[in-house]
Formats: sequence, C-alpha cells, structure tokens
Amino acid sequence: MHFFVCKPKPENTVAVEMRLWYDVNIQIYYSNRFANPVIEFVNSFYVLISYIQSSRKLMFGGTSMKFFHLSDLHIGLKLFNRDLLEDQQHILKQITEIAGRKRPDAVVIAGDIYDKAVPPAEAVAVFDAFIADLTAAVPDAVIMMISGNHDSAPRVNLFRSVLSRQRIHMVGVAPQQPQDYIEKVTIADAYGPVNFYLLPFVKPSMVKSVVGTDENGINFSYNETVHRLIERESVDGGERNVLVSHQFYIPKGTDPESVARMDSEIRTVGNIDEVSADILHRFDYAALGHIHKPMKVGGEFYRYCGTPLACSVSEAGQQKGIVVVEMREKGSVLTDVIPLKPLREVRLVRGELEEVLQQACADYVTVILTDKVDLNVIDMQDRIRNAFPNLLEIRRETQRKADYSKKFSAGKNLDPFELCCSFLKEADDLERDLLKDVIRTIQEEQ
Ligand SMILES: [Mn+2]
Repeated sequence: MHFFVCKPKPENTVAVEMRLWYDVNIQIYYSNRFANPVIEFVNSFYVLISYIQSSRKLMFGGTSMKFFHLSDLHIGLKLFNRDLLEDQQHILKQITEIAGRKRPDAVVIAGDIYDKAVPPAEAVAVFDAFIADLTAAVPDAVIMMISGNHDSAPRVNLFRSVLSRQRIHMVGVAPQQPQDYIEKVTIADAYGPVNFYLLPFVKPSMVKSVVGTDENGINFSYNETVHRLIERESVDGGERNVLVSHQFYIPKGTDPESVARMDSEIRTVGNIDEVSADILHRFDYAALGHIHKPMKVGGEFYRYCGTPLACSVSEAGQQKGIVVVEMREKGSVLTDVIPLKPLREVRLVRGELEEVLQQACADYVTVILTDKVDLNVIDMQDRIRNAFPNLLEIRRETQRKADYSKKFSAGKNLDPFELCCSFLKEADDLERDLLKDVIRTIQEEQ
C-alpha cells in the first residue's frame, strides 16, 4: 500500500487534522466550496481508509515501498524456429501470481518487452493478457516500463499519456527537444517520495537535439550521450531515486569484452554502445535491462535482472528470477531474488549417442555428440528427435578438421601410416588399427 503525500495544501481547501494513533496524524482536505456534502463525505472516507491502512503498516513495520524489477521479456521470440509463446505465457502467469502474493507497490520492466519492433499479433495478445492479469492481481501497483533496443519506441509510446492516468507508464520515446526531460514518476511511502526516472533505450542519433553534437557536428558516443542525458536532470540527492534504463553499462575501466554476453542480445561491433556505470551513482538503485544474464554493474544496487526465461542456448543453466527491491529510508535498499520456474528448461546434453538417449526429456535441448566413430546420420537424428521432442539442434564435438596452420614437411620420409597419423592427431588406438587395415588393403590392391 502506498499513499500520495499531498503537500502543499491544495487550493480552495480547508485542512482538518486529527490524531489517529500516538504521533500519527492525518490531515483531510475539504473543499471550502462544499459543492456536494455527500461526495465530500465519501471522498474523505476513502482518504481516511487509505491513511489507516498506511498507518497500520507504519505501526507494525513494513512501511517501505517494494517493487519488482523485470526486463527483457522478448515476447514473440523464437528459439531455433520454435515458438516460445506458451513458455512465455507460463512465466508471465507465474510473475502475476507472485505479484498477487508479494503485493509490490510497483512493477518495473526495463525494456525489450517484445523481441521484434513489429511483434506478431499473438505476441501482442500475450502482453495484453499479462498487463490485464497483473493489474487485476495488484490493482494498487504502479506499472512502469521503457522500450529496449528490440522494441519500436513509438509503438511502446502509444497511449502514453492516457495510460499514465491508469498508473501504467509506458515510456517508449526518450526526450526529443531541449525542453524535454526524462519521465519521472514519483511514488511516496512512509519515508517520503521515491522518484523513478524512466529512460528508454537511446542511440546517440536519437537524442542529438537534446544532448548536442561535437564541434564538427558529429554525434557523441553512447557513453557521452547517456552521461549528458542524465546529467541535465535535476536529481534531488536528498530523496530516493531509481533509474530505469536499457543500455550496456559497464563498471568504469572494465574491458567490455570481459562481460558475458548472450546469443540473444544484439551487440554492436567494437562495443561502441558501452556506457560507463559511474553515472549510475546518482541513483539509489538502477533497474537495468539489456544484458540477459543476471548481473550487477560495479555495485549491489546497479543491476541487470536478466531475462525471466532463457532466450538462447547460451543462457542454459542460468537461474532466472524477479529482483525484488525494497526502498527503506535514504541509503537503505534491500534486494532479494524470487526464482522463476520455466515450463521447459533450455539445456545442453553432451555425451556419446547412447548416453545422450538415456537423458530423454521434453526440455529444449541442444545435443552435443562426442562420438568419434561415424554414426548413421539419418538413424541418429531420428533417435534423438524421438528422445527429445523439443530438440533445438545437434552439434558434433569431434569434427575432423585439417590443420592448415602448419607447413607440411614433405622432406621427411614418412610411411603412409605415419603420414595419416600426423594428419589425424586425435586418433585413438581403435582408429589407428582401422587406419592400418585400410592402408594395408590399399597397398595389397596396388
Ligand atoms: Mn534484450
């Protein structure tokens, strides 16, 4: 439960203050026009009830605001041409159920709502159902989301001002003009206001009319752009502030190549999109999206929550979850992760064919075969597909490749067997025996 602190006193009202409990006072503002005494009474009754609920929390603890940090839903994503909509529906339903139980004051989705800028109609329907279910499960919660690099900014921005009146803030488009600022949504709890800065994904070209260009009229780097965009905001350091953003933040001085990136992320050549995370220090918490593996960026409270559902085989084995953030008094933030259980895991199954077949399951599986002997390809594929109805791909680990890096030393007088062995370096005893047989047969035929 949250309540909005109404300060200063609204115009044309009379304040009536009463003591509720010990030092908990409430103020009710009556319109001094008394247009309709019945409505005035009903309104003040609602105000009273909401203050009593808040005050109860104040007395029994748990007054701080809690929010869910999610990102990278990638609704509509296909994994090896397999439609994940059923899996995505399952995970979104789980998020809704957890929200119903934990009752967060806000739910934040830090970009990449959809996988494609123009999502298929079925994906839009899944997202629509998710938001409808979520608002039904937690009608008091404020829902905030931004567009990611996979989303279409103007599409996410649709009905932005209309939806904001329903406490749903869908911010698709970043500031466009010098007079525009990052959308700020303020929610108050017993400790005062918490300001959420909702910054959608930006490319330098998208905000050059706001942050400017260098002396030659060339766009600034991603790093310079995001820094300038955030630095021009007047962030009140005395209040609690949260940044919601979808960029590639890395701790200052870190090599971007050292950050574990997933196959489902769009990467820029030469990591030109990196942004130094020192800019995040203006905030008490940064709810980030873009990196698909859950990780922190140079601090406990600057973090990527990761995808709620694995979007690529490279994410196999990662525990996905919702980051629950509790904002207590200024300087005190608590985080917790609630694990999510997918309908089907994304897994790697590695081994020789017979071992692999014993691990039959309905998960999304990439099979890595380590067999050195040749397999009947058609038969092998059929057997694997039977064992794994949701097979993604089959990889062969032992691929015989010629080593072109070394020069062939024709000067050495090698017999045919030695020559072949020097080429097939990894051959085992069985294969060597086979090789001997073949060479002998050929020599006998000559
Ligand atoms: Mn993403």
